[in-house]
Parts: sequence; C-alpha cells; structure tokens
Amino acid sequence: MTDTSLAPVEVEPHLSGRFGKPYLYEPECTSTQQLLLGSGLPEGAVAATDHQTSGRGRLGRVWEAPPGSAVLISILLRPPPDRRLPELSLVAALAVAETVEAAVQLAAQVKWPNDVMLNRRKVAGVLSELSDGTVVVGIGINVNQTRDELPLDAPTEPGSLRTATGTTLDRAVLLASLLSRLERMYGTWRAEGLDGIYGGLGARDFLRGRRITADGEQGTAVQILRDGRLEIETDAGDVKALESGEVLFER
Ligand code: BT5
Repeated sequence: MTDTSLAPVEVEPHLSGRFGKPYLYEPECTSTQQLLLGSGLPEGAVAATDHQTSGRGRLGRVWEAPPGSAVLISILLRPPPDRRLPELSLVAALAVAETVEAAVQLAAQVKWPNDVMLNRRKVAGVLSELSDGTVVVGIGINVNQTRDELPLDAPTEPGSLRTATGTTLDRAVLLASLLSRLERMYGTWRAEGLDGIYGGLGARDFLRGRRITADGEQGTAVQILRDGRLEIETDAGDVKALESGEVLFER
C-alpha cells in the first residue's frame, strides 16, 4: 500500500465524526502537544505532524520517529471533572490497540499504564498532559519504520506495524480509523467510566500474570483494576494497587 503524509488533503476525506475538527497539520514541528496545549480550541481538535523534532514521552523522556514513518497526533479533550484522569490514557491505548488489530489482523494488547504492544513489542505510546481542565492526549504509533529505524535503547523493545507484518500501511487511513474509534470509546468512558470499556481492556491486559519489577520490587502483575490502577502481588506476598509508574516485565 502507498503511504503519503498526514496532510489534511489525505486525512480529512476519511473523517466521519467530531474528532479531527479542526484538524491542525504541520509537516514538521517540535511536538504536537505544543500545538494544542493552552490553545482554547474545542474538544476533539487534533494536531498532527509527519515529523517531530522534540517528541515527548512521559517523565521527560523523548519519543523518536524518522520523518514520514509514524502517526504522531495530539487530541484536545475536556473530560468531566469527576472522572479519574489516569483512566484516559488507558481509554486512548485501548482505542489504539483496537485500531491496530483492525488494520493488521493481529491481536494487540495494552501494557499498563500507556503502551500498546504487538508481538510483545511496543508499537505505540500515549502521553496525557493536563492544563486548565483541558487534557491533551498525545499518541505516537510506529507504523512504517523498519527495524533499524526504531530506537535501540528503549526499556521496552520497540516494534512497528511494518516489522510485525512486513507491509507498509497508509497512515492517513489508520489515523482516521483511530479518531473514530477513540471518539466512540471516549464517549462511553464519559458516560459510564472505565466499566464501560473494561471488557475490551481486561481482554487485552498485557501484564496480567507476568513477572514484573515495579518500584524496585519484584512480583507478578495480577490485573488492571476497574478503577484503572494495576494490581500486583510482590514476592514478599503483599498485594498492592499502583496508581502510575513504570513496570518492567520479564521476557
Ligand atoms: C510514551 O512515553 O510512550 C508516550 C509517547 C507519546 C508520543 C506522542 S507522539 C505525538 C505526541 N507528541 C509528543 O511530543 N508526544 C506524543 P514513555 O512511556 O515515557 O516512553 C518513552 C520511552 O520509549 C523513551 O524513553 C524511549 O526509550 C522509548 N521510545 C522512544 N521512541 C520510541 C518509539 N518510537 N517506539 C517505541 N519506544 C520509543
């Protein structure tokens, strides 16, 4: 399949819902998060680019992708004040996982709290940033990178849809499909909370039953709970629920 760019002329004909209106596009920018934070744009506004020069991960980390290889977007949301915000990264990750599954016909999983896994490799990451009651959710999906275009030093081994399938995908079509799924899933979460999407999330819980290290302690991941926290059982026999953080798993 041919892939062009995430320019409006490629993406907008495929958009069917409220998400992506307006659709801001820059061929290159520092970070798509920067285009939306503090912008005052309506809910559902999307910023997209074909290349970020300072792509951000969580906790000051970087997100890297060669020009024209990835889906790099941010979306502006105004969730109800009574919803727990960490759940929103799980909502977005689940929407990405389902979009990837529909595109490549392989099972994808959500690695708590913000990663999407395909064939045990990280193919996407989610970053949620809050300012003035507005959440900007950033999503990076590795689509057409070859193996040697992926970062070497990542704590979770990276992959792309191309390394998993051997074929290239049209990023504009993938992005439009993601926005329509995310709009639906976000609507369900707004109305019902994580319970509304827990079936899909629980079925794709990558860490469940795996040996892990979290907060310097070793143990086993039990499951993502219905409130979005991760339940773990340490080797010392303590059962804990993690609010956020980094979990390393044994391969
Ligand atoms: C994330 O952070 O996974 C969130 C990534 C969000 C990126 C999107 S792109 C559009 C929007 N605009 C932005 O500026 N950001 C968002 P974290 O869990 O902290 O993972 C970061 C770590 O993943 C880094 O320390 C690297 O080791 C590794 N990494 C960097 N680029 C990667 C890639 N393309 N694929 C897989 N791993 C990567």
